[in-house]
Amino acid sequence: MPRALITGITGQDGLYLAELLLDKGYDVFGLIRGQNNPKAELVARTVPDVRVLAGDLTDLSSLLRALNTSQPDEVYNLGAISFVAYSWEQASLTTDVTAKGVLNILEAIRLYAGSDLSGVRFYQASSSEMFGKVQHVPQSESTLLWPRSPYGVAKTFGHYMTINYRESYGMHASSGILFNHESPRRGPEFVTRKVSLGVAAIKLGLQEKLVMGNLEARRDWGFAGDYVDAMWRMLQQPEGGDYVVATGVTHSIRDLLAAAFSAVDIPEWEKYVEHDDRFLRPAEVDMLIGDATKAKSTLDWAPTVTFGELVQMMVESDLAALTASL
Ligand code: NDP
Ligand code: GDR
Repeated sequence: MPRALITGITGQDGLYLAELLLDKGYDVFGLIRGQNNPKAELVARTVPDVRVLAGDLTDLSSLLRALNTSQPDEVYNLGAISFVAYSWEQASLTTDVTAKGVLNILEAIRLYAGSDLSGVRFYQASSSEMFGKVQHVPQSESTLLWPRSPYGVAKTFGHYMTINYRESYGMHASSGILFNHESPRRGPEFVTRKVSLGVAAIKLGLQEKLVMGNLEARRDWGFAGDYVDAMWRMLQQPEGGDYVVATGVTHSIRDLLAAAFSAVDIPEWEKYVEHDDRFLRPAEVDMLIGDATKAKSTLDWAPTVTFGELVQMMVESDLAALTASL
């Protein structure tokens, strides 16, 4: 039975990836931080077969302990401070976790594996946010990185450190440059979930307005369930590598609002949306659209959920949950 260790098990992707690996017959371990993490219960309920280990990406010895206990064939580093807007508020902490945390886990694997580094395959959760002020359209593995947020800079460090461990030590280390991916499990601070929750609440008469930031930004949005499958496929390749994972279709926040309101039969969405500068960022990533040709040809990977289906899925899920709670 193959064994996997996932950091970020309490997050959106951690839960989907754990489900996928359990289905494939893996023994799955998840790293969880804090002495009384409020999301531990969610993990126990959603993926009860995952064995939870205490640890933090900023604490190297806790990572070594987790590796010694789990003895993994594959390590998926999904843990991060992942909210871009928040990364300006706590840039130093974001750097400690999202950047230096990658070095910590790579180094912990090197110390743990000793001379047999080939026995542990590593996945790093890199991000389209690294493209920032985009230098080419669409963005591929060879597009110059130009990060525009402390989060983007931190992810860029982790991306190059992963490549560096591959090149320096021959580690089977892969960097998945994933574009935005969403689901009913998405945190409510991110724009898709904020909109799906808000639209469901407006439809039920529980909320009057949605207060938003920049409606012109464009993102390449896919479904998280599809994207964790790409992570797994990367670690099944004979060599580590870098892969863009994206749908190749871009939409604005305006399109997102129109689709979400139309999913509950409210065509005139502008009436319900207000602007607040508080949701603007010091520097914006205006437009992302990915070229996943390499993932398609090498990993035989393709997205299965369209933007319209994704928005519908999220709005319906929030509508059902809110209705049940009334
Ligand atoms: P989430 O924000 O949902 O999850 C982040 C996870 O990181 C949580 O489990 C969180 O734990 C954990 N974490 C935070 N701080 C630490 C720490 N100090 N030590 C260990 N773990 C920590 O993110 P997603 O699931 O959406 O994303 C997974 C990864 O993929 C992240 O690295 C993200 O940056 C990256 N990514 C995501 C994309 C997306 O569109 N979703 C696109 C590209 C990259 P806790 O619950 O305790 O806070
Ligand atoms: P992003 O996702 O920054 O792309 O990072 P987010 O959903 O937060 O923002 C997307 C775009 O929407 C605009 N926006 C708003 N965003 C939020 N959160 N709230 C608002 O009210 C709002 N109004 C407009 C933003 O300005 C932005 O342009 C996500 C995270 O999952 C990262 O961890 C990941 O690496 C990248 O996707 C790829």
